[in-house]
Amino acid sequence: MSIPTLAGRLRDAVTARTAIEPLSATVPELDLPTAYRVQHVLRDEAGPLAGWKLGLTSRAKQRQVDVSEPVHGFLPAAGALDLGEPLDTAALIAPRCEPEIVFVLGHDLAGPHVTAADVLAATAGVAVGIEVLDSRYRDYRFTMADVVADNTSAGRYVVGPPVPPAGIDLRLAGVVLEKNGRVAATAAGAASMGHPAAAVAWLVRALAATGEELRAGEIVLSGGLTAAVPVEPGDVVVVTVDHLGTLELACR
Ligand code: 0L1
Ligand code: MG
Repeated sequence: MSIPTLAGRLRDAVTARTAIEPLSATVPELDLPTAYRVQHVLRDEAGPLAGWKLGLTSRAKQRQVDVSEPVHGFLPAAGALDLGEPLDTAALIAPRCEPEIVFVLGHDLAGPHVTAADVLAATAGVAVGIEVLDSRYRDYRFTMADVVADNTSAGRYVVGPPVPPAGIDLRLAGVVLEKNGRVAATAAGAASMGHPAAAVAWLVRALAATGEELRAGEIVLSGGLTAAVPVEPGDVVVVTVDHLGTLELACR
């Protein structure tokens, strides 16, 4: 099956707001390079990009979907929710929310040897974020290649006001995810590959393999820090990250 055909299946699922079987169910030989090419087709159609996202950088996330390696995707500008803007769950298939530490790049960053220290030096600000995942696959059942092709389940995202990273130890930043007034999960920044900046460095090195890079002004979601919680109309999700602040997302 051709790459545009595989991308078309995922695009149709978004349009119809209907989950599909994993691509690997009909294409068992689907491998990672092919999956990233499918994702690239979707990226070319997505309009202006706001930046990038990492997925499956924490054990909690890896356990939730039974995939044990990090992956990366893109963030269409159209996927951004404004502060205070409610999430329209009817526009999505099966939304789940997770806490993120978000990087705002102050400088371009590229190359196969980039480190977490390089990332911090290139970062203009860090912010609390909520990512709204929306797998196009039924019940979030997929292989690593499937989830890569599906742009790592990217749906919507909201980002708080950035603060300068100097003086904040992001490893130790406490993270609290609340749903409807109850604590659903807790973590620290170190949950994402030991340091959220290390996760972003992994992304830069991965992009270098295909000659791509991060650009000043882009944002990066550095990976869900806890398992994601399903949401439906009426739910309110609150994410707090120590030093970065609190974000609230109401679902309708
Ligand atoms: O939960 C999932 O759908 C796996 C892919 C994305 C995970 C993430 O953004 O951390
Ligand atoms: Mg995420």
